[in-house]
Amino acid sequence: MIYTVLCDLLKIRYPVLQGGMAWVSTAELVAAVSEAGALGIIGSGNATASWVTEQIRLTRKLTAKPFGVNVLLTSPYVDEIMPVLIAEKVPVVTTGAGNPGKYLPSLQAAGIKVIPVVSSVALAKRLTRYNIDALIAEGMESGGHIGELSTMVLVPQVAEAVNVPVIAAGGIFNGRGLAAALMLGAVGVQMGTRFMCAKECRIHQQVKEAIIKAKDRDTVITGASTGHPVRVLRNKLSRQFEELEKRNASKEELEELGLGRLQAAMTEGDIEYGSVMAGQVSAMVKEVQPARDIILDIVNGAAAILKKPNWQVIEES
Ligand code: TUI
Repeated sequence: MIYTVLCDLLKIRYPVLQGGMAWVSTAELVAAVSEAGALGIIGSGNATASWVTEQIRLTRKLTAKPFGVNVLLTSPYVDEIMPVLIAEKVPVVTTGAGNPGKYLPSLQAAGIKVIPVVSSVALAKRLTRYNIDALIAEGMESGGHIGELSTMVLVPQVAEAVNVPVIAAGGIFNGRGLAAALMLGAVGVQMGTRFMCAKECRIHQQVKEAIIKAKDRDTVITGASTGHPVRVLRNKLSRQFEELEKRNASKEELEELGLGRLQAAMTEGDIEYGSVMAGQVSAMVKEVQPARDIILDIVNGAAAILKKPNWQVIEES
């Protein structure tokens, strides 16, 4: 197995986080991941504070291990969700789609570890002004809302720019990905797409099947013209986006097309007109597996590679 400072920081056995995915990572998946020794993270997306409270309490019924909540800073409910996280003393909070600076003092005063997601070196540097516990550097191989840099170039730059532990995300699927992330300067990984195909993940079966079927070029980036690029599995909806973008449709028109489409995919299984947010590693997902098997595959796979490398170190005189 693989052990890093992230294990001590988050009180977890393995340096693996399950990305907090809106409409995807709910209590059962989160608890299964945490029970198996990684960190499960509830995806709060645009959900209400009462939904988040319910999910935290459900998770706690299923596991006594640490878990996290992801907060989308663009959610209309952020200011109601933060007090819930503090009252419930959630062990870990990850944030997406913004700068969490103003929420940090109150979260940390409650003993909560705060780990922002960044997709640029600039934001990573800006966040060094605050006393954050770690950073997740998310490359554009990821599903959903993404930045412009790939994991390969983002992670080493962030690792050199900050003096807190860095977690790599985007394009990580197995032990090779974890081992590579460690070489890039990260102390752990966050994975989303592979956990969508965990047995305990409650998304619609058709979405799991679509991910399993996907080949290497079956994800596309939509909405780049609005300044909010989103990676999804190619389908009828993504083609409608492409058409609109080709004729320079307005941001409003594009946003309207996307409304409610993530929920339609994940809960109703609308894989043609839904927004099937998933990363490039979709091509590597071959089966539905228990969360525990996924986690052991990653950490044991990385250990095997690092113990029996395909290189030699030769001293040069
Ligand atoms: O958040 C994500 N990915 C997501 S969220 C999501 S669900 C959703 N979709 C539509 C509407 C509402 C919810 C699907 N995928 N990733 C984390 C992430 N955060 N990636 C990039 C960033 C980011 C971007 C800009 C973080 C900070 C940031 O800061 C801007 C600034 O400079 O303040």
